[in-house]
Amino acid sequence: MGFKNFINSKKLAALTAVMMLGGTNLLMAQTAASSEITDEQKSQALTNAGYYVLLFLLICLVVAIVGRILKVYELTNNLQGKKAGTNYNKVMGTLFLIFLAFGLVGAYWSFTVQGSMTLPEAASKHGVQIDHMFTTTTVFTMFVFFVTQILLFGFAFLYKSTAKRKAHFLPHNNTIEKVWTIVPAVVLTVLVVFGFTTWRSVMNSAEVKGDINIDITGHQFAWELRYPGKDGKLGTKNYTLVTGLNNLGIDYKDKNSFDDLKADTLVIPVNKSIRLNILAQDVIHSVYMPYFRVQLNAVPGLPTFFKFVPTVTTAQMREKLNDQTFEYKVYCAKICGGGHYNMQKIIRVVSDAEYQQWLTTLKPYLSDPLKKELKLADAGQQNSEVKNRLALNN
Ligand SMILES: [Cu+2]
Repeated sequence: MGFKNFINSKKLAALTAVMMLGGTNLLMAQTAASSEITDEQKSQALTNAGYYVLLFLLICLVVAIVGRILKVYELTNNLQGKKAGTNYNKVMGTLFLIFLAFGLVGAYWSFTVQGSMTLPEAASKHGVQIDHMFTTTTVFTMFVFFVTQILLFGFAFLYKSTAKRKAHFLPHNNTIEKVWTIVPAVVLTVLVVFGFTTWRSVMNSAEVKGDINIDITGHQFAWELRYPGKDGKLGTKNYTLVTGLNNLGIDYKDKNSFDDLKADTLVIPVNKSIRLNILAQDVIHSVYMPYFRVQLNAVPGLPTFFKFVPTVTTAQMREKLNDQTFEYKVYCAKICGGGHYNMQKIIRVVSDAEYQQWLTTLKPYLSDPLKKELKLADAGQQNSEVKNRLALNN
């Protein structure tokens, strides 16, 4: 056998495929078993891998035997001068039609069943824009999907090869080349520009006066909230100042820090611009507020922010959903560790008056034990040097 024939050999290709499949199975079995310790489990995993390799070989054998039987049947028919029994073009054409029908029913099922699992009604200003963009893109792409699938499978059935029909060889056609280049290019440009302008209007959000600044800090496994005090400003933070009591590492050399407030619930006034400063202390987390169409990673060492305007209060949404127990929530959308599922906090959207009232109930972040730790027990000592507690704790 020449080298070229050797490379092209179907048997060799089949053998390589089997070896690769077997190898992958073994590797997967070993990876899965690596966390297990006992030899019994390891041998069990190997037995499972061997079982799947054998099953694969068996299926290959059955397919090959069926193929041979059909071939023998055809040859016998030919020898007896009978016309070819099965018209495989007809079989394939019909299979294409069946596949199209199943595909369309499947697509319909997916729209009706999974469609009801999509995000709920947007409760923020920019959320409506994002939903609009999503709907437009879906309509465009679904139209193309249905038309192309029906044409592809329908044509394969309608124009299957027959004894009378001869295939037309079309080496080149400028008109159709132009159509299938220009039409998708124009449609995609419209979609991309639409997406780009929407994205810019959402993310082009410099800080302006009147924004309500709130810090949300993620750590394994909770969100910490910090509101500014009467001055409306949040004090600076420094990770080297993190201690058990000062778990956000707030820098009390900054006077803005003194009236900062601690909160357990993210209460926000309706129709006001909220600026969420997003931070992380250990691994990457992700602020996820589906009703407000907000999702942004919280990356250690890389403070980011997201601005949004809530438009539907919790009470209004309860009415809409006819569910008096409904609460908006902020989740973590990154699998950040074993307790990841714990990272949720209630968001309550209220009227401005209710918000102001709620602010008065908040306790300052600078608790009495923290004052003691920072040696700030006496109000007159506010300017005293704050030592690096982290260094002292080591
Ligand atoms: Cu997380």
